[in-house]
Amino acid sequence: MRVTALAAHTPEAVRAALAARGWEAQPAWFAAVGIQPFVVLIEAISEAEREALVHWGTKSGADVLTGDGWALVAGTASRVAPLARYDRAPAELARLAPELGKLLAARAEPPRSWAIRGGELSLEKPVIIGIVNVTPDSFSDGGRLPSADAAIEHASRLIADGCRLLDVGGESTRPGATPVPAEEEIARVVPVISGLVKRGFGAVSVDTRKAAVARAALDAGAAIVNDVSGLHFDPALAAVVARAEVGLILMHTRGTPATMDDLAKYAHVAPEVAAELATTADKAERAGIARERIVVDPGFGFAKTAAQNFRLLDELATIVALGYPVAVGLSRKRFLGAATGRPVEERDRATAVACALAAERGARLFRVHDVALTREALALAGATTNPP
Ligand code: PMM
Repeated sequence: MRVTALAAHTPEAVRAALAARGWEAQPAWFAAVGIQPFVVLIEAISEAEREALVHWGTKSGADVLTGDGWALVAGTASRVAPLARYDRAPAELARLAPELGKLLAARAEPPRSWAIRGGELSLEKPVIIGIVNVTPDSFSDGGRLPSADAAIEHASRLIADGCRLLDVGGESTRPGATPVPAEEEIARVVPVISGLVKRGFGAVSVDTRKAAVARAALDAGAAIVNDVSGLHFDPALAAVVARAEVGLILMHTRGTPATMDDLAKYAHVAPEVAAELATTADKAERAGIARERIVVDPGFGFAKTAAQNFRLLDELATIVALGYPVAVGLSRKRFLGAATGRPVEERDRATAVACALAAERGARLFRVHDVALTREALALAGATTNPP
């Protein structure tokens, strides 16, 4: 007899074991996916629901850990899946079926494209978003691009390095940054966006929290709005995005750049960020923004301590499980310095590594300053599952 413990963090090892023993490709893949571990945390449940879950767990062989008003159900995806079916789940658990069904569907069919203005951006390969900050005081690169021409020149290098999207921002969002009036922000970003669009540099997004700035940027040809406030700052922004039928990045934060550091209080960061993002995405959809136009971003460095940022990076799959494409903004962030001891201008290598870790956990879009380095790291991370 020979016994081998297989790698289990992706279905690949199981699929390969079955394929090596003569299984056809498709059944081997489905079987491998079916026995992937699946753990769900179910909160705000009644005592009757909790008892029904414990009883179901004993019968079905899934692990159920419970406490007051919550349960954690763990098993393989195929063992837990019947709970998402009205005809198979106990009657007391009917409320659970649609929620669980959504999670299982998102897992089986992750989004393959993102609807932006006038078309789609494929997510089959990672999308690198190049940062073009036209701010005198941005967190890591403030004041480097003093004119629209310098910004356009910089963007052309980012495109040559392999980014598929350019994110133009005119207001710094670092902790304690001075707010910029809308007219000033428009004067900074619009000439750059029009210049980029005129040169045919591909899709451009505007990094803004303000409806007036978004409107001006969209008029200048931007295809996406990247809102670091997650629709919390300007109540008029959602309608602007809905009407223009463009893409939207909803980032998680709490409060404003002035107050966010004091709001970094979580009992368990990833599920709380996921729940807050889900509420924000619902709000966007209710405002008329189509689901396929929405990308979510956990907001690294926004209302999170260094330890919370690392936890969130490790548990990024909890955000991916919401079913929206996930963007990450890790570039040169302070928490990377906490691990490496590097100052902000020497954090591009750490950024590239962090992006590779995020890619492995399911992120599809990567907002960075150093496109070339990140592209290399992502190529390597991708080759692990899809060898060239
Ligand atoms: N971070 C910054 C600005 N905009 N947008 C998204 N979607 N995600 C981020 O993490 C994010 C962002 C702050 O970083 P910078 O000052 O280096 O641009």
